[in-house]
Amino acid sequence: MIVGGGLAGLYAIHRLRKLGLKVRAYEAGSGIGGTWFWNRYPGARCDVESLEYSYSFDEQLQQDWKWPERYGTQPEILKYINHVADRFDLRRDVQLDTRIKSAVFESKANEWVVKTESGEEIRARYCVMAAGNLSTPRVPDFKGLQDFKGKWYHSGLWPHEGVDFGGLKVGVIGTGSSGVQMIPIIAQQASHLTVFQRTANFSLPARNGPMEAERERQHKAEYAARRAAAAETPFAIGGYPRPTQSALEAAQAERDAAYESKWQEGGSISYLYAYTDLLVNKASNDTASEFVRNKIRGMVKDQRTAELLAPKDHPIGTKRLCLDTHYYETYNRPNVSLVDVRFDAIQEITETGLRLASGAEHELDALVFATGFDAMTGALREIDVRTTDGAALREHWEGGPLTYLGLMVSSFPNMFVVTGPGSPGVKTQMIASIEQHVNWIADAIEHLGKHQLDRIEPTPRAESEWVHHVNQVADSTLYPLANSWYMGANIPGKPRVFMPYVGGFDRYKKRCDEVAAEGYEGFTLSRHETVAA
Ligand code: N01
Repeated sequence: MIVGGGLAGLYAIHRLRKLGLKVRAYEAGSGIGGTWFWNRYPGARCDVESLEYSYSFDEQLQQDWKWPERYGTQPEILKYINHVADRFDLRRDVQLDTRIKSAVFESKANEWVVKTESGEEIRARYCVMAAGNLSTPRVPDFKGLQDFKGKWYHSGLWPHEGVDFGGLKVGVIGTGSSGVQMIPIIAQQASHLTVFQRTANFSLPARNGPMEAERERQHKAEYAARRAAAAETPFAIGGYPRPTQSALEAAQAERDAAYESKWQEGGSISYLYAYTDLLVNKASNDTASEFVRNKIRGMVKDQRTAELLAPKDHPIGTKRLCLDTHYYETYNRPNVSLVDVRFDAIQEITETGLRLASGAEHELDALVFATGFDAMTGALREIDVRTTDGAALREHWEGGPLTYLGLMVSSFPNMFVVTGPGSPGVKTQMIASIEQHVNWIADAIEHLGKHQLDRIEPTPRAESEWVHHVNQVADSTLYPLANSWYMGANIPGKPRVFMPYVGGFDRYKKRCDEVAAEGYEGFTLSRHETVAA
C-alpha cells in the first residue's frame, strides 16, 4: 500500500506493479497530483526548469510531452501528471478522498494494518509512505482568526475555483517561495496589497519565457545523457558546469561579472554553482549575498523598503532560494506596502484586519497565509504509526527524525519513506529523487522476494550512524545558520534538527547503490516465520 497519489505515489504504483505486486495508493485529495493538486495560488509554478522537472523513466514520455514554458505552471504540471496517470493506466489503483489515520505493523502477521479516516482497513505486506515533504499546510496560531469577517486562504489549500481579489484590500503573510510568486500577481488585482514580512528572503529572477524550439529539440535529442549527467550532480540538475574555484580566488570585478551573468541567465542552481564554496564558506557567500542585496537596492525605489527587503540574517542559499518574476519591482507600485513583522509582530487578527504589537491596525478584506508547511515530518506525524512490538513513530522522532538513508526507520519493518528526512530530496530536482528512491525500494522488495525473505528493517546502529553523518555534513556547511524549514524552525516547538541530507544527490545515490550491492548493509533482512520462531 502506498500513502499518497502525487508524483511519488504514482511512480511507485507504476514501478511496483512491474514486480507483479498488487498495489494500491490512498490519496487524501479529490484528485491526483499531490503538491500540484493543492497549491493553486496565483503564480504557482515550479522553480526547476520543465525539461528537468519531469519523469525520466520512459523515453517516449519525455520525448512526447511538450512544455510550453521554461518553468511549468501549476496547471501545466497537473495536466502532465494526469497525462502520465492515464498513459500508464495508474488511476485504477488510486483511491481518492481517503486520508490515512493510522498504520500499525502487526509483527506476528508481518503486515501493515492501515486505517483510513472513514474506518476502512487495509492490510499490506509493504507500506510506502509517499506523503510529501511540504504537504501539511500550516496556519500560524494567531489569536482572533475565527473572528475575521473577510475570507482567508492558505497557499497550500487554495480554492479550486480560484479567488478574485479585484478591488479588495489584501494582506499576504509570508515571503517564502509561495509568497514571492503570488505577491506580484495579487498586486495587479487588489486595490491595495500589504505584505507582512518576518524574514526577508533572497530571490533571483526566473527569466521565464516560452520554451525555445531549438533548446527543446537539443535537450530532447540528448535526454538520456542529460539525465545521466544530472545524476552526477549535487542537485540532480544538469546543464551547469561544475565550479572549479572559490569565490575568494576571484577578484571582485571578475566575481561581479560572474554573478551578473548568472543573474541574467536566471535560475537558482546556476547562481549557487558560480563558485565551489558559496554554501560552505561564509566569506565567499557574503560576496554572493551582497551582490543580490545591491540588486534589490537598485530595483526598489524607496530605500527604506529596499533595506527591509534585503536579507541580512542568513547567507544566500541557506533558506530555499526563491525565483521570481518582478517580485522586488512590485514594491514600487503605489498600491503595495511592506510591513516588517519581525520587530512589530502580528498580535492578533481582528474582525476587520490585523493588529500589530505596537497597536498599529491594518484593514483587510482578504488575508492570505503563505506561511509554509510542517515540512518533512508533518505528513508522517499526522498518521499514528506504530508496531505491535511497542514502537511509535511520534515517540521515535520526538527529538527529530531518525532514518537510515532517509528510506527506512528502525523498529518499523517494511515501511519505506520516499524522499524523507535524511535524504537529499528537497535539496534536489524532486522527481529525480523520487525515481531514485522508488527504484531502490522496488529493488529491495524484489531482492527479498528472490531470496524468499519478507521483512526488511534498518539496524538501530546503521540509523544512528546515518543521522550522525547527516548532521556532520550539515554542520560543515552554512545551512544551519538560517532559521529555515529545513531546521524545523518555522514550527514553534519543533526540534531544531537539520533534516535533509546536503552531501549531494550524486554521493547519496552512490551510497544507496553500494548499500544494496553489499546485500543491504545496515539492514536486517529476514523471513518472518524465522523471526516469529
Ligand atoms: O513556505 P516557507 P513556502 N508570522 O516556509 C512566514 C517549496 N515551494 O510555502 O522565514 C509571520 O518557505 C515565514 O517567515 P520566517 C519550496 O521548497 C516551491 O513559501 O519563518 N510570518 C516565511 O516568510 C519552499 O521552500 C515553489 O521568518 C510567518 C513564510 O511565512 C517550500 O515549498 C513554490 C509566520 C513561509 O515560507 C515552502 O515555501 C512554493 C508568522 N507567524 C513552495 N509563520 C516553487 O517551486 C511563517 N511566516 C517555486
